[in-house]
Amino acid sequence: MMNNECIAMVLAGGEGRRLSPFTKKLAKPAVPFGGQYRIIDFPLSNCANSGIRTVGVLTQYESESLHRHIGGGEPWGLHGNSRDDNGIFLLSPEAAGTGPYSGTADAIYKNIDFIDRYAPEHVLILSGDHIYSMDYRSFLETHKSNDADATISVLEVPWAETHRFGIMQTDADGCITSFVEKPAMPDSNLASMGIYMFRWSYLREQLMDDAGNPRSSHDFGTDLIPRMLRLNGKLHAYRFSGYWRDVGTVSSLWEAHMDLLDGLPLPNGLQTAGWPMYSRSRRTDGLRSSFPQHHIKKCLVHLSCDVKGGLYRTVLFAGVQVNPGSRIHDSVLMPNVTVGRNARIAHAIVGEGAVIEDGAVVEGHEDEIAVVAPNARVTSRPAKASAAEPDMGYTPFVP
Ligand code: ADQ
Ligand code: ADP
Repeated sequence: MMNNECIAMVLAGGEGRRLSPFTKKLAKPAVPFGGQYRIIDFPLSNCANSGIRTVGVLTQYESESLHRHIGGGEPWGLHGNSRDDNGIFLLSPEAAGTGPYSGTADAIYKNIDFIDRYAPEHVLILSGDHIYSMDYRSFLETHKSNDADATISVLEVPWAETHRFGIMQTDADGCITSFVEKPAMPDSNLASMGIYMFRWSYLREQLMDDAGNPRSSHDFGTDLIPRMLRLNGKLHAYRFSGYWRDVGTVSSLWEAHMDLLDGLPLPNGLQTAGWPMYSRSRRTDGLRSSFPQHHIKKCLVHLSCDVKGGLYRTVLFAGVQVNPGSRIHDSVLMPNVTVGRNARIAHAIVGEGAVIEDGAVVEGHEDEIAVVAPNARVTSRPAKASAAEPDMGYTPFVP
C-alpha cells in the first residue's frame, strides 16, 4: 500500500454544453486555451508545481480527447512508474469498471478503491475547467492547521455572477455557516471555486452515505456540501486572492482570453519563473507577444502562424493563416484556422480548422460573442442564421 499525504482528483467528465460548439468533439477541459495550451493544463501544472505526485483524472464525456492529450502524463513530469506507482491516472467509468458517473460526487465514489490504494490523509478535488495558478501546498497547510473536515477555496465574485456558483457565508474564523448551490436570491457574493480539500476518512464516509440516498443527485455543490453542513461537519473557507476563472461558457472563455492579453492572469504571461505551464503541444515552438510590425498590436500569436493581415487584441493558436487585407480584432482563432483576403472578424471565437473565406464577415459584440464552429466554412454571402441554412457555420452566440 502506498502512502501519500495528499492526492488530487480532477473532475473532467462534464459535457460542457454551454461551450458548444467547441465541445462537440472535445471534453471541456480539452478545449484549447491561451495560444498553445488546453484548459486542463492549468490544474495539472498546478499539481506538478505544488509537488502533488498522484493525480486521478475523472473523464467521461468525449474522454478520448483528454486521454490523447494527457497520455502517460510525461509533459507534467507525472509519468507513472511501477516502482512507486505515482503519476497521472485516467479514470473513465470503463477504467473504474463501473456504470456512468452520474454526478461529481458519484465520480469520486466510484473511484474509492483507487484512492484507498494510496491511503492518503487528504484528498484534493479539482475541476478540469478553471484558469488559475494556485499553490495547493498553502491550501493544504490551512486545511490542516484548522483541523477541518473539509476546506473550500473561495473568492468574492461580482453579484451579477452569483447564480453560477455555490454561495456561502462564513463566521469570523472562516468557518462556513451556510451554503447554497447556484442561488436565485443570493445573500452573499462569496463563491465556491469548486476546489475542495477533504480529510479522506471523512469524505469516504460521506460518499458512502450519499450513495445510498435515492433522492441525491450525487453532486458536491448540490448534495454533499449542504449535507456536511447539516450534519455539523467542520467546513472552512480558504480565501484565494489570485486570478481565477471558470471558463464554462462561450463568453467566459472569450473574456479569459482578453484578460490574458490585458496581462491579468499573470503579469509576465503564462510562463512565469517558478511556476511553469506544461502542455502536450504538437508544436512547441511557443508564443510571441511583442511585434515590431505595427499591424499586430496587443496580441498573442503562435510562432507557426502566417500573418499578412492586421491584428488587434487577438489570440492565434498554432497554424493560423491570415491573408492580406483581412482585419481581426478582439478575437480568438483556434488552431489551423484559415482567413482569406479582405475578411473581417471581431468579437469572435473561431473553432479549430474553420475557414473564413475571402471577404467574409464574422462580427460579434462585447456582450454577444460570434462563434464559428470547428471546421465550419464562412462565405461572403450575407449571414442569415436561420434553421433553413443549418450548414451556415456562423451562429451568433446569445448568452
Ligand atoms: P459547476 O461548474 O456547475 O459548479 P459542474 O458542472 O458539476 O460544476 O462541474 C464541475 C467539474 O466536474 C467540471 O470540471 C466538470 O467537467 C466535471 N464533471 C461534471 N460532471 C461530471 C461527472 N459526472 N463525472 C466526472 N466529472 C464531472 C461547481 C460547484 C459550484 C462552484 C463552481 C465553481 O458545484 O459550487 O461554485 O463549480 O466553478
Ligand atoms: P511590418 O510590415 O509591420 O513591418 P512585417 O510583416 O514586415 O511587419 O514583419 C516584421 C517581422 O515580423 C518579419 O520578420 C516577419 O517574419 C515577422 N512576423 C510577421 N508576422 C509574424 C507573426 N505572426 N509571428 C511572428 N513573427 C511574425
